[in-house]
Order: sequence, then structure tokens, then C-alpha cells
Amino acid sequence: MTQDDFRARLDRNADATEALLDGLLRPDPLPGELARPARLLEAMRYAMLGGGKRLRPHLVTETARLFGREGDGVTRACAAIECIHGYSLVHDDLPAMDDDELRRGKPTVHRAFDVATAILAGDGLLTLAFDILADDATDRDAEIRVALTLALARASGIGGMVGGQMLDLEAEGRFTPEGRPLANGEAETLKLQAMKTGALLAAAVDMGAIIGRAGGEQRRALATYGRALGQAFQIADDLLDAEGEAATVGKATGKDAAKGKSTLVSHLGLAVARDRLAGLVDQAKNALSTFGHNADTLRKTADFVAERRS
Ligand code: GRG
Repeated sequence: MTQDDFRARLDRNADATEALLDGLLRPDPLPGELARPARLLEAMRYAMLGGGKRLRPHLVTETARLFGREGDGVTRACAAIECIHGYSLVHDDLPAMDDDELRRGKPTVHRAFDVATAILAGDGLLTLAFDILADDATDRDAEIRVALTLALARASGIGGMVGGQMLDLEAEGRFTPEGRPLANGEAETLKLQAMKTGALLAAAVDMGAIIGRAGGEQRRALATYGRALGQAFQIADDLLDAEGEAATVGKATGKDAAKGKSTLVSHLGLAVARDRLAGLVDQAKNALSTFGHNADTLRKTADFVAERRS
């Protein structure tokens, strides 16, 4: 698979998710809804449309494709996980969290609207994710819908992304009287990162495996891929924060060092962190051996994650 083929696949998957989200975020209320307040809908659309790499949808799609599954049901699962991702970014940018002005190269939701609307937009997206999965348009088999819901909930909640965010705030020293950052060791840093960002990326792969009705061995192989990819993503993110230019990355950089935060770059140094990243990419690719060339897009995705500049 050439680099152009890969980019075309990434773009096509992103476009499919964008179109589906656009259709889901319309003013007409669904059965059971009373009305959709215009300002809230506008903020949710602002958060979700016209930006982002759509990496998690791409992972769902390409994993499901390994098993010959594609179409609207798969794209709905993509939209669901992207709603969780989008909500996490909106809430992460809030003044009480990271207090960021810029996301995906444009003003953050609370800057473009206001803090209360941004909180509600995040809440609306979180809820919408599970609305999408519960609908039988996602999969006619209720057992598959329940499995998707559980995988996404476990990755997003207290034992996953939200829990990881809490550990992150604690690591910044937010809740100690002196406000000094915790000197987290490497294992603690890895756990925090696995929860905060790794879990959702791994869930994207797992959701594709669930849709594909993957067998035990295949699901375990994909879980190994998802975990390695999640770690690689985070090291790449740490490297971008340490070395990237805000204008390219689309958000402020240099924030980890400014906060005295423990990252894999602060533990290992730049050169070793880069080696670790290369090792994780290999590990992710090797986990896919059972799928042969069918998994070439997922292999290229591991390279993409490591090489990304934004
Ligand atoms: C506030 C509930 C809550 C959770 C926040 C995921 C997260 C937890 C915060 C995001 C902050 C952040 C910048 C984390 C680093 C990794 C990350 C998720 C980067 C953004 O993901 P990309 O690169 O973004 O996939 P795009 O814009 O391409 O969608």
C-alpha cells in the first residue's frame, strides 16, 4: 500500500464519519426528544465538524474491514467513539481543566461560545455517543450493540479516559496545598497515559473487532495492536509537545515541561523516547501477523501515528 493509498483511505474514512455526524447533529428532534436548543446544537457542531484526523473512526473502520464488515452501521460506531473523543477535548480545554484557547487551529468551544455552553456541548456529545450505539441502525444484533456500548463505556469512564484525566490533574499537583507536580515514576506515567488516551484508541480497535465478530485469538491479537498503538500515540504526543510548533500542531506546545509534568520524554529523554516509539510501532505491526496483507492499512496506521505532526 502506497502512502497516497493510505492517505486516500484515511480521508475517505474521515469523510464518511463527518457526513454521518453532520446528519446526526440536525435541528429536528428524534423520537423521545422534545427540542434541540439551537445554541447547544451549534456548539456541538462546532466541536465535531470540519476538523480532526478522525483516527479513532479510521481504526474502527479498518478493523471491521478485516472481517468484511463495512457500511452505515460501522460508520455509526465511528461517530459514537468520535463523539466521546470530541467531548473529551471540549471538556479538557475548559478553564477548570487545561484552559486552552486553541484546538484544531481554531478557538476552543468555550472561547467561541461560553463555558456553560461548552460544558453542555460536551455532555450532549457524551450522551449522543451511547444513543448512537443503542439504536438498531448500528447493528441489528442487540448483543453486538451491548458489547460495543460496554467496550466504549469501560474505555471512557472512571477506569479509562475520565480516570486518566483525574490522575493527570493529580500529577500536576492540583490537589495539594503547595501545588507541586507529583514526581511520578515511569510505571505511573504509563498507567496514566494508558487510561487517559490509550484506552480510547484501543477501544476503537476493539469495537471494529466486535463488529467483525472476531474470534478470541484474533481479538487478543488486535488488543495487543491497540495497546501498542495507544502507547505509540502518547509518546508521539509527548514528542510533539516537547518539539512541535504550535502553528503546525494546532494547539499550544511546551506545556508539559512548563507544568513540570512527568512524561515519557521527561523520563527517557528525546532519543530514547524516539527509540521506544519505533519499538512500539514494530510491536503493533507484528501483532497483526495473523491477518497477513489484509492488515496493511492498520500497519500503515501505526506509522502514521508515530510520524504525525499534528
Ligand atoms: C476532560 C473527560 C476529559 C478527558 C480528557 C483525552 C483527554 C482526556 C484529553 C485530551 C487532551 C490531550 C491533548 C491529550 C493528548 C492526546 C490527545 C487525545 C490528543 C488529541 O487527539 P487527536 O490527535 O486529535 O486524535 P484530533 O484533533 O486529530 O481529533
